[in-house]
Amino acid sequence: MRIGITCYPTYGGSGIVATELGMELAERGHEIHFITYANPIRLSAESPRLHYHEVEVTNYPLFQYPPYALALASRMAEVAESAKLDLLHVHYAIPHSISALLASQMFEGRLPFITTLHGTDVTLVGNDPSYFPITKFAIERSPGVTTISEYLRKRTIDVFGVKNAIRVIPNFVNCDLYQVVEDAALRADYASPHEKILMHLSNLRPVKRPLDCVRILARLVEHVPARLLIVGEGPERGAAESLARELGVEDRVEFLGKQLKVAPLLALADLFLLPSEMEGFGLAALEAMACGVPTVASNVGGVPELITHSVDGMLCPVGDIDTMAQACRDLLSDPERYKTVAGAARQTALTRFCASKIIPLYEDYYREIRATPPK
Ligand code: GMT
Repeated sequence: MRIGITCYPTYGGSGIVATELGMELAERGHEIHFITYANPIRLSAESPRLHYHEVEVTNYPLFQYPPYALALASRMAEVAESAKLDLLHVHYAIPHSISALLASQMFEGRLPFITTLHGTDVTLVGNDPSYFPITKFAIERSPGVTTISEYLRKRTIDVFGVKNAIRVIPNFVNCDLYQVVEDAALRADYASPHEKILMHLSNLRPVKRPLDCVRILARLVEHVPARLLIVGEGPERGAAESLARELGVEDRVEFLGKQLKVAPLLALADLFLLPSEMEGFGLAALEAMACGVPTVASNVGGVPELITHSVDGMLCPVGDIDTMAQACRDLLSDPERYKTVAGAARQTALTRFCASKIIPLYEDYYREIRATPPK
């Protein structure tokens, strides 16, 4: 198939899923056309079947706000025509779905599109009164809609009252790339052999509660020598740095900033922390699990569809630092139990969420949507 993919190309789970999906589909013989405002960060264009079309937003003195959604719709239509696209697959509802709807209408509906909802496009942005009506409209008019968890499917129906048949296709991970690896030399760059490594990876937005990671570390180090590595950039970084100083753990917290290759870093960790307020799924936790790293997470959103408490990770109430720190301590001070949970984490990734299992679900859905006549 010839598929156009649109996503936010910068740091963020939805863009990562879209990019990895495009690369996996290209591996399987599909022609993939990314239509985005910048090159997706994880895109390694090694396949001749991967193409990138930049969306340029022309500015004009009249425009106080350059009309990105229109430029995107126009570029989608152009690429659909020149590359003979079979369908568009957009990730994150606002504004991608609306642009795809416009592009599709330029072909009188003969260019179907699928919207994948990832989380905050439903729980935060879509819920905001200024975007609610247009998000609802976009979902209702999408020929195909997927969510990344059953939780998000139900939440979408509850929030928007839509009647669409929504397909759940969970996040996935490349289990060959995300592996259990012991790299003592790389580990030595970050911690002494007797210290445990806690890791957090996100775009450090408030919804991720990265400050809780610092608080958990501060509690844990009263009992277990440990360090916290924070990967990613975002608005909460400054506050997390201040908090580390306030709690006297600044020497034990390291901010690594944006990193292109996260698999080798994740594999260094003893535990991954995901104390989020909300998660559509929790992709970063899945990536850690594939590396054999158990996650201590908030019991929210789609996370319980990934982590089974006390089996392949730990689920705790949001903001309950004591319980989270205790969960870390329990796992780290019992090597036998740690080994069992870490092994189960890798098994969960392998048996339920490997790209080889999930990508065919998208391919089947593409075929179904292509075979459905336009309304
Ligand atoms: O939260 C992020 O880091 C970014 C956000 C996005 O929309 O880009 O991620 C969402 O999509 C990921 C991939 O599908 C999910 O695994 C995350 O759970 C989800 N984040 C939230 O719902 C907060």
